[in-house]
Amino acid sequence: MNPTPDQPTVRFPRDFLWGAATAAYQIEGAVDADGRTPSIWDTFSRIPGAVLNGDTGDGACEHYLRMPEDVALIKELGLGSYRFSVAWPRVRPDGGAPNSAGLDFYSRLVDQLLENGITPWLTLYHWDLPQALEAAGGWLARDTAERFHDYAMTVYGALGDRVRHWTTLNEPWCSAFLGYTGGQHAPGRQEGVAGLVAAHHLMLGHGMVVESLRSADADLSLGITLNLTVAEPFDPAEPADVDAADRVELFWNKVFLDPLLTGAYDARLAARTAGMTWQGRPWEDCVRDGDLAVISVPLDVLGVNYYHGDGASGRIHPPEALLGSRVEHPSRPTASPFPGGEDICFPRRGLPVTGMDWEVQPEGLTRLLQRLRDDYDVPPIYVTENGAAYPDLVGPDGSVHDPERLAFYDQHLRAVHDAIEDGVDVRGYFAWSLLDNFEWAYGYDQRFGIVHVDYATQRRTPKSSGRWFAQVARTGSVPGVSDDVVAVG
Ligand code: PNW
Repeated sequence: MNPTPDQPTVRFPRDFLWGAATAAYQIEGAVDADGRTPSIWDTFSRIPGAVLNGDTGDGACEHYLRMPEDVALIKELGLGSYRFSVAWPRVRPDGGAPNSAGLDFYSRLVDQLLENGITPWLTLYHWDLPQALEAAGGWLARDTAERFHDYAMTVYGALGDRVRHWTTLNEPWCSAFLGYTGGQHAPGRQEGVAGLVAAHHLMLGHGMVVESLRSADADLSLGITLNLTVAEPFDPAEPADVDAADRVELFWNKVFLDPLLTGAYDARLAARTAGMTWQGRPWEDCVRDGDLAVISVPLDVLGVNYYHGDGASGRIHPPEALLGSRVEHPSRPTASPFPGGEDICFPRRGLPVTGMDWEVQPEGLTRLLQRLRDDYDVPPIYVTENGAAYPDLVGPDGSVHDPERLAFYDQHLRAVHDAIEDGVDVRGYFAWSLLDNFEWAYGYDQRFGIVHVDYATQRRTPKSSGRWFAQVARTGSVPGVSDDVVAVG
């Protein structure tokens, strides 16, 4: 894939925020350091077949040890902001008492960022629930929302004087539905409609944290990051495909957007899950009076993560016609992440795919941003993740070339620009990811970084996409193709 020919240079608004993102378990390593206890990902990654090649986050990018070097890298790339997550099991090991040694790491990180003129963009939960809390029921237990609130306030107590941008949850869809319905992610449970119970408790925790942070400091910028999709029927003339796309939209987007931005669940959610139970009861039994008022507390930011298009079908297709790995697990039996959705599949539509077998559909991002504006009263949007896994070409001189990733960024940034031109209030963009890292169920097999990591030596090398992205961040514009050659060459 080459950058689309004959594209003009496009300029972003002057105060547009440019950054790169990571997550604690994916980069930190040092899983036993300074009092950290296991998270559900430490446990899950040890289940045979759960993670490709048996990889774990034990070493990862050794960011816990190399943090100053990594901040220097962000500075060298000229990025205005760095989106990272705090590890709950470092800060409150086993979900118990606060641990100052764990908090110190993030305090030093924040200081280092600020000293280098980089705005910290902090995520409280990027999937690393303390294992002890999973043993007590995990996100299926309402109490976990309370524990999350207490943990969040501990982090606020240590960093609230210096961090302005707070994100409660990263992609609760993955935590809830890959974690408790499909089993592709930790804790690996496959309990049908339980995913909706987990989703509700995650969102309850989100709302509780927003309420408390808001009353602690009215000037904070508070948000949540969702991974949203633009599901289309694979064949719009096939009723089964139209129905599958409708369920994907419902169980992926609306299940979070509606309670968050309208204060109510779509009644179709209960209708679509009629007769399904978890522990003998319908999932809606977990919703108590007042919960939706908490969940829909006003936000300053909606974070949107976008990776791929989705053409859904509800019909049988030969396995080779299906996209391999979008929500499939590489090597362990798993279930559909959509409650009752065992018939939902994603056939190939002839679009290019990345190393994850995810369809490249940049205009889907434009449409998604437009739909958020049209369908909801949305706060300002930041694209908090976008990026792609492709193999890197390492040259004899050690330089790393990734023309496909560069083209992916070029196309998706143009798609964001189209949405802004159309009047959507998008204020920033974070590349996923700063570094190659532990890609969850795919271990170290898939590389998403704009900076290459040689795991044998931990050497970091900015890729050609990283150098290109740095130029975009510095100039606030995506260069026309002829300029690209000059900038990257
Ligand atoms: C997101 N799916 O994860 C996460 O926020 C990142 O931590 C991750 O590295 C990145 O996207 C790339 O995968 C997802 O199966 C993982 O649909 C899996 C899915 C979606 C998002």
